Amino acid sequence: MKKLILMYPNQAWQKYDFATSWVLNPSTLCQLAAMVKNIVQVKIVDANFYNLSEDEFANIIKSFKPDYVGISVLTSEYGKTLDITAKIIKNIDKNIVVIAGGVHAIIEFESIIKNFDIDFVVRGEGEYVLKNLINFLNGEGHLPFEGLVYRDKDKVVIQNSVVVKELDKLPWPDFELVNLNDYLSKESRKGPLGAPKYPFYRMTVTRGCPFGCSFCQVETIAGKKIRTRNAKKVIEHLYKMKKEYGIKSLIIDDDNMIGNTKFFDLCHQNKILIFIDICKIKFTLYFSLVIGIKIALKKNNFF
Ligand code: B12
Ligand code: SF4
Repeated sequence: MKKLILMYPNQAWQKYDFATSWVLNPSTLCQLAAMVKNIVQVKIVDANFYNLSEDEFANIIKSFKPDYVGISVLTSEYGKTLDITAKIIKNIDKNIVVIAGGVHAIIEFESIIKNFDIDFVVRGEGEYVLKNLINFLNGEGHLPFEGLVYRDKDKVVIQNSVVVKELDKLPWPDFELVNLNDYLSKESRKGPLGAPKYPFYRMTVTRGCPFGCSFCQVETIAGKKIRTRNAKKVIEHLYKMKKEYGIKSLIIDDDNMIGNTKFFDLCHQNKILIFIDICKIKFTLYFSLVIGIKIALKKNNFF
């Protein structure tokens, strides 16, 4: 079986800065891994969380000998870490296929593809694009028709950006590939956005936002249409996370979860209103929504 590394570069390879450095959630890598683990052997490397040096990362490439490396860069603020990582990989073996993804790739694809150390840029939500691309690289199927930017001889091909229409069809992230317990008790950052209680879990339930605020890139990244996971399945997933990892608080990373009326309609249809239902689980879950609203729930009392 061919081998794939999915990885976060270490932000410190670009700059170490207390004000902007964050622990990233491994869910994105685990989500992508869940999509491709049947067609390729996957290893997740979080150079950011484990503060790997460039040499340590290079040694992982040398010993694991991947055929493909998928690099995820969340924000353009750390865009240079993509180039640094791609150079490390290509210096070891030019034949390793380097695939760039994440918000930085979605926004800056035109400049990224100018770097010859990067073979493919994924333009949009990567679950199906990565799966189809790996299939193609494995010699099965065709190159995806959308969601990719790549060089074809001396020409750059820019396909349309993609989003996943039905989130419920996606598997949950495959946490077997990481030591999730390492993350659940570590602050994402010192300050008000830290978790209210540990161990904590962070997840996205919806993607997209209709409001198109001028300063915000969510429309370009995730689109105006709000897509949602089924509330019942979210609750089932949270039960599982509570049972397996003992989570006590929850950070919801959605672009705009409370602006999503469809989400609440759906909950009604299922006779579940997610907030109330979480209370019924009979443990205390604190929500922290990165959009800036904090809601604390304890049993059936809102406060
Ligand atoms: C939650 C969140 C955070 C969380 C962390 C999330 C995490 N993953 O750990 C925290 C609070 C830490 C955070 C911090 C910051 N954030 Co923020 N954040 C978000 C938010 C709301 C959601 C991100 C998310 O988790 N999405 C869900 C996952 C599944 O999506 P994803 O990681 O993008 O992955 C998908 C695709 O990108 C792609 N993909 C990703 N990686 C790869 C790799 C490969 C190989 C492939 C094929 C595909 C692929 O496929 C994935 C599945 O569909 C976004 C808004 C948005 N819609 O993107 C803003 C956003 C990304 N953040 C933003 C900013 C500015 C920041 C900060 C700089 C804020 C600050 N001033 O400090 C910091 C910097 C963090 C850093 N070091 O890079 C901006 C970035 C703008 C830009 N162009 O760079 C955004 C877009 C917000 C906005 N409104 O404009 N953020
Ligand atoms: S996610 Fe928030 S800031 Fe961005 S468009 Fe929606 S409401 Fe505006």
